[in-house]
Amino acid sequence: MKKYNISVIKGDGIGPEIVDEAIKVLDAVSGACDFTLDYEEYLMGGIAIDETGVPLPPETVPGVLASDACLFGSIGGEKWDDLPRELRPETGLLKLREELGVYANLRPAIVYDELVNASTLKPEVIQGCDIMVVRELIGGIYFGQPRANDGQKAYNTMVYTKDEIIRIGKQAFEFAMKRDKRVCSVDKANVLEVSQLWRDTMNELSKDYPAVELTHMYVDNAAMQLVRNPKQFDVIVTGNIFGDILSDTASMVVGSIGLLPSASSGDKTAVYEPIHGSAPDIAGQGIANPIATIESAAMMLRYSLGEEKAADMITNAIKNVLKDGYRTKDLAEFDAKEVLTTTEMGDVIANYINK
Ligand code: NAD
Ligand code: IPM
Ligand code: K
Ligand code: MN
Repeated sequence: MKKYNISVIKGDGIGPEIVDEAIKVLDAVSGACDFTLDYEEYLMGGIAIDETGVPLPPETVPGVLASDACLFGSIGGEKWDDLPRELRPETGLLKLREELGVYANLRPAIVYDELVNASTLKPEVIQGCDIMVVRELIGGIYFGQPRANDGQKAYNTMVYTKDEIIRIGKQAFEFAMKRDKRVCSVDKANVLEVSQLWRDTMNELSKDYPAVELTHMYVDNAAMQLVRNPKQFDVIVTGNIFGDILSDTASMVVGSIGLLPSASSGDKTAVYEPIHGSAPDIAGQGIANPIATIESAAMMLRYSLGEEKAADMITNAIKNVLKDGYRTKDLAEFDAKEVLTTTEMGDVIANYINK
């Protein structure tokens, strides 16, 4: 029987609650298929600060690199917000992504038919929506130098090299080839030099993909268009900060931020995590929606382990659970037959795997 080693980073806030449910579902699906999963836990984020003094302990990156893939929850919380920047949980996450070289962050926003009444947007606006946000993850203003804050003046630098743009652009075009063959590149080229290079490079790259239609959109318009008519998008490719913001917007097209999974991949490894954070406002209450994390685990099966059938089994179980009206609190207002806790939702999805 095939055996995979999964590195697990649970993190802070709701992180442990949602990762535990993803593991529950992974175990249900591996039991029904022909492979086993071994899990090894590593620390990162606020919990790592509390236990070791630093947000990214030295054993975490080698541990992830030695594994077949990494499943991650979320980090951060008020407790650590006043620490110097280099000691914050978020800095641990950014360092993890950078050291692992996971430059391509895929954030699919797919409207389930079963939840078409769950969005705050009108059903006819969102039904059938299927967007893939391809976000550059280890460059841009998050990592640019120089950066500083002396209390009177503060600055960051938004920088991209042509090679970095080509690398993420290729990912977007390759995805589009397997989808509706449309890429919308989002930038701020009317104002920023870095966006002009981004746009010129995407235009150049598009010559290698004649079957794919490339369009460009300014980020302010894109934020508006995502809410006005999300179905106009197929693949969106954009830089680090714009992708961060637009994917949270896209989550409300789908219905809840607790539904959006992600895959962050590079040449060496991949990390799978929900797009949302540690949700300190609901941590410990057992009401977090674990579906984004469970769907991230399905992406892990699909992209890193090649276990397509197992991945489909998870996605189908989620759809059926939603069709039968099971909801966590974030989606309780709409169409809910039964409102479940986080662990109950994990249990129901795991049970539906074997149905
Ligand atoms: P957040 O995504 O944690 O929460 C935003 C809102 O969405 C909150 O009201 C929260 O309750 C709700 N929410 C999020 N996930 C949910 C789920 N699964 N089910 C139901 N509701 C959910 O963003 P925030 O409040 O801006 O940030 C909180 C902390 O998380 C901060 O420290 C931030 O830096 C961190 N953060 C971490 C990551 C990550 O680990 N990748 C991502 C985003 C934010
Ligand atoms: C995310 C988060 C992170 C980001 C933060 C916590 C560093 O918002 O994963 O979307 O901005 O990338
Ligand atoms: K997360
Ligand atoms: Mn974010």
